[in-house]
This record gives sequence, C-alpha cells and structure tokens, in this order.
Amino acid sequence: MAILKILQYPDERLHKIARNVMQVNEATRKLVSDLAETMYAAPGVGLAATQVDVHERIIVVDISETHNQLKVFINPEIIARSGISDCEEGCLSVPGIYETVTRAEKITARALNEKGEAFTLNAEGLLAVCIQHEMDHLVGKVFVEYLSQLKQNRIRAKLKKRLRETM
Ligand code: GNR
Ligand code: NI
Repeated sequence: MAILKILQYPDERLHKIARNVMQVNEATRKLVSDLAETMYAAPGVGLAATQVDVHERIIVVDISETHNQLKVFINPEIIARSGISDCEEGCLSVPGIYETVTRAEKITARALNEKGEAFTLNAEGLLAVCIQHEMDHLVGKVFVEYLSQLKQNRIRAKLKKRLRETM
C-alpha cells in the first residue's frame, strides 16, 4: 500500500479525461488499495484516480466515520437521477475551499467492483453527492467549475499564492 500525491488545483492534469478500465486485474486492485489508503490518510470521503494523476475510470468512496464502508466503482455510470439538492462541497485537490453545489438528490449508479463484478447502487444524501463529485473528476471537472467565473478566478489566485508560499 502507498499514499499517493494528490494533484492540487489549478493543475491541468485535473482536466484530463479518464479512460475505461479494460480488465480488472491485480494492478487495478493495487491502485484501488492505494486510492483508499490515500483517501483515508487525507482524510477525505472520496477520491478519484484522476486526482493522483492516473487517468482511468476508478473512484473510491467511504462516507463512514469508522472508515470501514469502502465502496469501489470501476467504470461507473449514473443510470438514473432524481430531485435536486444543494450541498456544501470541498475537494482534496482544492484545499480549504468550501462552496455550495447543486446536484441530483438521488442517483442510481452502475459500476464494476474490485473483483470485476457489475453492481448497481441507489444513493442519496452525502453518498450521492460524493459519487457525483468523484465522477466529475473522471471527466476532468473540478467542483469549482460550477461556480461563477469571478469565484473561480479568486480561488485560483488564492491557491496559486498559497502554492508559491509553501515552495
Ligand atoms: O473529502 C471530501 N469531502 C466532500 C465533501 C462534500 C462533497 C464532496 C466531497 S469529496 C471530498 C474528497 C474529494 O476531493 N474527492 O474528490
Ligand atoms: Ni474532489
């Protein structure tokens, strides 16, 4: 297991589009376990492979406080969505920034697990928010892109300044 480096916004690599996993194998499972370890160490409730500069459609989510409800989604799709809900979101790639984003309230996701088996999951609340947030990462979208251009510019300037100060 290894803790991987999380890309920090604004890094262009966060905007790459991930490709599908063709075969779920040992290398996939190693990456999943590293993603989980990196998410728990951060700590965060989700992590997408994109955030560690691996551009494959893999996300991990665990919204439990006890860190024992890991959910792995390989090649995830949202096959149904309903309702709308506002949630204050944060992102491990955009540290210290919390903003409200509007998303579907309930979703049905379909994906493969770490054994390569297909499953579907109904989610609502934080779990639904988190799955949508992570799936956005796989298509190169960071949550701040839902905000006004003015807010995005401010966030970018703030994080660039912070990066300079810590180098
Ligand atoms: O740790 C995280 N918390 C969070 C809170 C509200 C909405 C979404 C998230 S996901 C985030 C981890 C992360 O950046 N995943 O990509
Ligand atoms: Ni994120």
